[in-house]
Amino acid sequence: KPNDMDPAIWEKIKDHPCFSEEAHHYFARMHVAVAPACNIQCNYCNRKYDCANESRPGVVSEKLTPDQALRKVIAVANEVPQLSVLGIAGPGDACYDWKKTKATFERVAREIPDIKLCISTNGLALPDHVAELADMNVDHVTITINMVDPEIGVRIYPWIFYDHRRYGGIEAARILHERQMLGLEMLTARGILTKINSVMIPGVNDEHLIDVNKWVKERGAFLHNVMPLISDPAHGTLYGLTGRRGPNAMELKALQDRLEGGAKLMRHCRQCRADAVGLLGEDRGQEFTIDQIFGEV
Ligand code: CLF
Ligand code: SF4
Repeated sequence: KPNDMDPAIWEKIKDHPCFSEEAHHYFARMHVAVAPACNIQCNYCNRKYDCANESRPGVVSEKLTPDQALRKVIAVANEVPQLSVLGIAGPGDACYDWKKTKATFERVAREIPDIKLCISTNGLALPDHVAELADMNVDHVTITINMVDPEIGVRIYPWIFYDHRRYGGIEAARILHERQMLGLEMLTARGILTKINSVMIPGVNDEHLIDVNKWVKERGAFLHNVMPLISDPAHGTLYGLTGRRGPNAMELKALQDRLEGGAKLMRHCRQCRADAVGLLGEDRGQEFTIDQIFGEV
């Protein structure tokens, strides 16, 4: 345990491969892709693929019902002794597609009470579900925050769907920003560890992520994970089609180095699929498809 760390926090992160850099050598996570619906549009996303907020664009995960997800988690838990975390990271937004996320967590917690539950969201619907997340003992939440200035937000988000209607322009970016900050503050108030993912989009929010880092640190974020925009014209995203490119490894590292000293950085993210299984970077998802699992029983 690092000397300056609160023992209660260490208890929460010591076997979480994303929240603890040390843990990722020894502990595995799995994702179940139960949440395909999404309530916003990001310019780096094409809905045909997984949510690019916590994922590598251009991959398509196997969508599951909560019951199928439970079967899959049990099958993986029996085969992968390092499994410590079940995450829901799309393929859309886990807080917006809430009924399926909640049903999955409840079923799994009943069968495997010691597994840690983890969720990733764009934050828009998050404040509506913080109380239930706390009730379900979800200790780890990730919010993707790419801006704290709606003027920058309009260049990332063309629209959101909120409170039964669609918003665009600066209004959409302002609402999303306010909901993200509120969600983070609510999680911090309940002692839920929150990681912030930011997609680094050169020429749009790269310099601005220094402000994002300050804002989220002030509101209690535990970690900040800056991920490179992956922009391939073949993925059909707006950025890809308009020729906006992602940062190279040196540009990413230079920004991360400038952020040192602010909110603590995560540097070992592997931009997992929404159905990833295993240690980070060692994706065993293909061994545990529904065909494989139902073929065995
Ligand atoms: Fe999954 Fe995300 Fe939980 Fe980890 S992934 S929901 S916090 S259990 Fe981890 Fe994968 Fe990076 Fe995500 S390496 S994409 S940070
Ligand atoms: Fe795509 Fe995720 Fe953005 Fe929704 S939140 S538009 S699924 S990247």
